[in-house]
Amino acid sequence: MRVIRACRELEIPSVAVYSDADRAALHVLKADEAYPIGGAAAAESYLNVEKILNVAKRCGADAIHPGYGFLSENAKFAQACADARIKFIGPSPPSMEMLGSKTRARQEMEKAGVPVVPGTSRGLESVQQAKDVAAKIGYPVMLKAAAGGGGKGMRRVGAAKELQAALEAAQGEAQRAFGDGELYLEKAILNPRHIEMQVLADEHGNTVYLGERECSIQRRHQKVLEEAPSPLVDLDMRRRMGEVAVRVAKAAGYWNAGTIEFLVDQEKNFYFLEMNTRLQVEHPVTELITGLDLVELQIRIAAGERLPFRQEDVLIRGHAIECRIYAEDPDNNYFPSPGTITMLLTPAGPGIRLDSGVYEGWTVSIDYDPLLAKLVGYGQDRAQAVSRLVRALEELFVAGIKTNVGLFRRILGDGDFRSGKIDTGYLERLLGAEVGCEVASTERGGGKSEAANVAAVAAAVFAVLDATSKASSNGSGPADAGAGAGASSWKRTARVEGLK
Ligand code: MV4
Repeated sequence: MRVIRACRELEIPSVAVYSDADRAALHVLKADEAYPIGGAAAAESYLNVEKILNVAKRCGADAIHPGYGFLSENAKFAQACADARIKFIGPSPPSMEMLGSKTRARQEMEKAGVPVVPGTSRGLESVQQAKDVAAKIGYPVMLKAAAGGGGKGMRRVGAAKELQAALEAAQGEAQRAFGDGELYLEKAILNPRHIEMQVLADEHGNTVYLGERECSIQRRHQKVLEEAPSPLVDLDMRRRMGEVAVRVAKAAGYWNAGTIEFLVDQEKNFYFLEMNTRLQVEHPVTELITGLDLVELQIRIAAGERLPFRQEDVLIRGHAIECRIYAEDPDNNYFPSPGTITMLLTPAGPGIRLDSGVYEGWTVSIDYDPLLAKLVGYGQDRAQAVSRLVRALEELFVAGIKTNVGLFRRILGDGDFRSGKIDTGYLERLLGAEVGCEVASTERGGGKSEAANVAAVAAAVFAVLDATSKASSNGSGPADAGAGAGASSWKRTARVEGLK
């Protein structure tokens, strides 16, 4: 939808592709043309390079915008587009490849004088080598997958005696997830902030930075709320981070839109973490504070145009905060909560932007990420952005499915949030030690114990069987009281199937 909107303004016809699950999706309804590309499973459709390129050839497309999921950071896809003489709206395949390997990116950035977290920039070769490095930089350390990113396959190691087991487990995990077991090691930054810098570069060597986004409010490596500018960053820090970000982009021979992720420690030192070679979900907050249309600029850059402004022309004005509205059940550990949206009332008014992918009557499926919409508040300062968002959240009404909107009311009303005291541990602290938090941390390699996982699985089995026995004994009346009450017999049956 975001790309279609930019195309409309540029008077460029848009062509959508869609899977079986997305026949009636909003982007299919709104694009000028739409073509089916296969089954609901992403591997059969949105990740199928051949099918997508066949559609592009058939409709005579000049360019492909890869969005921000699926193939958007896939260098092989970008190369396949080039081979088919179709412009990939993004950086070159060699840039994507360099930045896709986190060890290679670290090597290149060290060479370019970019501050990186102390650690190794080549794949670990033995347990002994890892122990030597870790002893030198000091525990705790992070083990990371070279082919990973976004926290996948990452592990924190507190002491030398844990290193061998963690290494073996992480390597197996990386091998299975990415087909590449290469690992590297970094000193663990305690209670870091995640702050990222937006850059834009044309294909003629001009690169600018567009300010930072504060993205520390995350859960299970999924961003929940982002804002720009960061309450932590002052003019001087912004300029220093921006100049480093431009250096990163230049060292990678980068063009089009990209984001440099930094970890920021408690002393406000910032370290290059990785570069995302795509437009990001949270780009609207940068658009609002700069007044720029990033997708329009991406398309213009891909068409060979020069950046229409210089660094000194980029002005940051006001404050923007984005809430990611997900179809999630807050009473079930924020697990995806698919279903049909039976009623939808959307907010509008001063300083409110709603980038939505849904409509009343749409059925949210379990096939993809359950992001429904991004509600963005803009104000002349942070306090006004917050007030407008609070007001807009009151206007928003979604029926038929569960959503996480209540969470934003909590965050926006929280004292620590209001005073800008946020780091990557903020959300878990706010939500408290709820049942299931342990499951999440073991799942991403926290290494606690299997017990929490086993307990969660047992609880899920119990809940479904309990609801089923009630359903078969007295039908599915609304008076059902046990776990799973209120679910239709179809849903219960599907859940039983799912557990088999
Ligand atoms: C780290 C770290 C601490 N020290 N690296 C997680 C996502 C991935 N992009 C990098 N991540 C981290 N890397 C070192 N050396 C802590 C995290 C981290 C984190 C980072 C950003 C946002 C949320 C996070 C939650 C947990 C851990």
